[in-house]
Parts: sequence; structure tokens; C-alpha cells
Amino acid sequence: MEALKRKIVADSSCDMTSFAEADFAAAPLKIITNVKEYVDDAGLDVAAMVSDLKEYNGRSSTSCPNTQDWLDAFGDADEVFCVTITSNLSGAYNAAVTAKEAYEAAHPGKKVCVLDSLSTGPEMVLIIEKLAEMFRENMAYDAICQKISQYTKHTGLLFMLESMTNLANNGRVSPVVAKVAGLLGIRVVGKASDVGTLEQLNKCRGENRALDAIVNHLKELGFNGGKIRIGHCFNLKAATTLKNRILATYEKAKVTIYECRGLCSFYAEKGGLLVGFEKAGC
Ligand code: X90
Repeated sequence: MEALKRKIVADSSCDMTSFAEADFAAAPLKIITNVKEYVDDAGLDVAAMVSDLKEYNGRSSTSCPNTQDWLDAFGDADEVFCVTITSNLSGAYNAAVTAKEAYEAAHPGKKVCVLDSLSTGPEMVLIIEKLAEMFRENMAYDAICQKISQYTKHTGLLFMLESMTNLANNGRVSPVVAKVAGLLGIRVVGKASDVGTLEQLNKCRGENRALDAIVNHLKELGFNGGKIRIGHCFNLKAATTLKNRILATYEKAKVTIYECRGLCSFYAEKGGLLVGFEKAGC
């Protein structure tokens, strides 16, 4: 009997273009301006996009993968585990469910498990890494579907933003909240809410205080001292400071830092930080 082909698929808001631990594909979102369309795939020059956007004053928006984009990412896998950005801020999840139905109808016996992360970026990274762990343990499809949806209830996302202009212009946060983030020196700290929307927690004067606020929230939200993934948009300095502060309190934490890809860079904007972490019970 031929080996079962298992694959992890996610939209590009997970900030991963490849993955060494399992068969993986990302379905790209797009960032659209009046002059250019940026496809958020491995070929995207994120630095060039961020600098273009800084000079650009017109309208900009994003679009999620459509059903065909998802089908392309599924390829010919027998079992697909598909992780999406929060269904409350994007159509990516709905398109993935439609793709699942089409894929399973066209290929009897093949299965797609679609997971709404109710989050994005580094929290999706944790989910993807956990899936690979379950693959290695040779868990059955149904058990993985069940266990991974449990896992997502024990992960969280915090963020620090310097500007929320693109979020507000695209209707993803209220203009009132966004205005605060536009004030000089103010950093908005927030989290992904239980329903997968942005929830503002603090308005901090300066990055230093914002990073302290994040460390405090990690404690309140039940960080288990284990895995943390920090994604940053051209703010390695803040990411590194945060990593060191986390390690000062949680010696055994497994903290990694990476650069955001296109979608998260567009919305988190220059200076933004996203923090995905595990909570007790996972
Ligand atoms: O479908 C689309 O066009 C994509 C829309 C995505 C909108 C939100 C992206 C947020 C990216 C910002 C900070 C963290 C937010 C946490 C949300 C649960 C990153």
C-alpha cells in the first residue's frame, strides 16, 4: 500500500513560505493598490512593498485566497490540514470550506480538515508546528482534527502596533481605536479576542512600556512558559528586547523571532509586533 500523503496548508498570513517538518503549502493573500498588486508568496520583496506603501497615498486593500487558490495548495494530498486566518476579519476561512467540499467531492476518500485560527501570524505558526508534531506521532486523521482544535483553544496572540491606518481604512478596527495608534509615541497593545477580532488592551507611551505590558499580559492570559513565536515588521530591536524580558521571567521558554511576510506587514505596519504563545493546558 502506498503511504498516505498528508499535507499542511495555510494562508500566507501565517508568515511561512516553507516548512522543513512536513509537506506544506501556503495560499497567498494579495495586497492591492491603484498602481500595483503584491502577491504574498515566497517571491514577494516585503521590504520593497513596505517602502512602496510608505510613499503611496492612495487606496489600498487586501484579498484572501479564493477557492481555486486553496485547491491549488491542497495539491493531490490524501489528508489536508488547512489553517486559516480568523474568519471574523477575512473571507479566507469560507473559501477554504468551499474548497474542502469541492476537493472531497472530486476525490472520494480524500479529506480536508479546515481550522479557523481565530487569529493570524505567529499563533498560526504554533498550530502548524503542532500539526507536524502530530504527524510525527502518526496520529489518525480524526484524532488530529479533534486534538488540534483543542490546541487552538490553548494558544493566544498579543500584538503591539504603532499605526493602525491600514486596519482602519479596511474596516478591520474602529477609526476611534486607530486614531490612538496614530499619535506620536503611542503604541497600542492588544490581543486576538475569543471571536477572532482585535481587542485593544492598552495605549502605551513608548515602546518600552508597551513591551512590559505584553509581558504582563502573557502572565494574566496564562502563558505556560513554553513556546512563543514573535513576528515583527522591521522591528528586530523590539522583538529582541521582548525575547530577553520573556526569558528573564520564563527561563525555559522557547522563543523564536521571525520577520512578517506581506499580509501581516501590511496590517501590522512598520514597527508592529505579533506574539503567539501557548497557555496552560495545551
Ligand atoms: O481577507 C483579507 O483581505 C485579509 C484581511 C485581514 C485583516 C486583519 C489582519 C491582521 C494582521 C494585525 C494585528 C493582529 C490582529 C489579530 C487579529 C485577530 C495583523
